[in-house]
Amino acid sequence: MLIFHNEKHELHHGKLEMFRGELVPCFEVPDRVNHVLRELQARSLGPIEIPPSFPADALTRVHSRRYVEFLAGAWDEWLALDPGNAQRDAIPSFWPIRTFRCDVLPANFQARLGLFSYDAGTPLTAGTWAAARAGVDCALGAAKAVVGGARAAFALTRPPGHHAGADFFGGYCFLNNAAIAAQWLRDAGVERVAVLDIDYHHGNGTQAIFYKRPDVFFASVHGDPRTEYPFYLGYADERGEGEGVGFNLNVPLPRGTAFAAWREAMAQALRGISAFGAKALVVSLGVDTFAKDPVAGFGLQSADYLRIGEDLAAAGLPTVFVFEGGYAVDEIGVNAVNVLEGFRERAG
Ligand code: 6XA
Ligand code: ZN
Repeated sequence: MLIFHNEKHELHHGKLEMFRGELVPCFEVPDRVNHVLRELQARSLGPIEIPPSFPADALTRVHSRRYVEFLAGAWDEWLALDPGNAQRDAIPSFWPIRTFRCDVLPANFQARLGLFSYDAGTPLTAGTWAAARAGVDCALGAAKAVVGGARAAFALTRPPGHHAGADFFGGYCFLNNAAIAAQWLRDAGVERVAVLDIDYHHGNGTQAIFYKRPDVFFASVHGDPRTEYPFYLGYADERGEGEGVGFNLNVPLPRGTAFAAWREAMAQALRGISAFGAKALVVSLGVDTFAKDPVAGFGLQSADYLRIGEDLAAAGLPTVFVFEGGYAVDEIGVNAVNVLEGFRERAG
C-alpha cells in the first residue's frame, strides 16, 4: 500500500485547548502521527513517500475562497495585533450563531476567527496553515495513486480534516482532507464517490460539504450526537437535501458500544455505499473508537481494527484512507496500521 506522509505536520502544535471548562494541553499532538509512522516502518506496509504539491484550486473546490485566504494569513494577522502573540495560539471566543450576520466580514481579527470556526478546542498556531496545506497534498497524492490503479493508498497526516466545513474550522480540523480527496476523484472522472467516516466523532464538515449532492455519498458511524461531540449534527434522520436526498447515511451509536454492534453498523454503511454504486471509496480513518481513547467512548480493542480492514477490503473498491482522530497515543500506531494490514491481507 502506498503511504503519503506529511513531513510538515509538526509545524502544527497547539499548546492549549478548552476542554470541559478549562484550558488543558492539546490532545491532538505531533506524536500521534509519529507513532503511526514508526509502526508503518516496523511492519513494512509499503513505500512511504512525501507527496508532490498539488495546485491550490483543489482546496477551493471544497472550501470558500474567503475562508482559505483567512486561514493562509491568520497567523500573520494574529502576530500583527501584538508581538507577544508569538507565544500564544489564537483561540476563538466569539461566534455569530443564529440572528447574527455572517455575510459581512468583520475587520476585527477575533471576530473573523469566530466567523470561520465553531469551537474553542482548535487552536490556530504559527505552523497550522503550512501543516494543513501539506496534509491536503498527502490526501491528493493518495487519491491520484488510486486513480492510477492502486488498490489503496493511505494519507498519514495531521491536523485532521473531517470537522472542517466549506468555511469553518473546529474539532482540531482546518482543511477537509477527505472531502478534498473525494472532490478530486470526481474531477478526475470517477463517476460516483463514497466517503465512509469511521472516526468516533461525526464528520459534520464532510457531511455539510456534500449534503446537497447526489454524486458523493457520505456515510458515518459515530457516537450519538445527543451526548457526543460535535453535538449538533450526525442524527439518523439526516438523509441529504434537494438532489442529495438519499445520499447521506448516519449511523449514530450510544456511548459504550462494543465491537460486535459497531461492526454491524459499519456493514450497514457499506451496504448503503454498495447500493449507491460507488466507484471509489474515501475512508476517514479515525481510531478514537478505541476503548482507551481519552476523548471518546466506544469499546474497540486493537485486534478489532484488523477485522475493520478486512471488511473494508471486502467492499472491493479502490480506497483512499485519510487519517483523522485517535488520542490513545501509545496504541494509535498499532490500531491504525491494523486497519491497513487487515485491508491488505483481505485485498490480496
Ligand atoms: C472536543 C473533542 C474534539 C474531538 C475531535 C475528534 N474538543 N474528531 O477527534 O474526530
Ligand atoms: Zn474523532
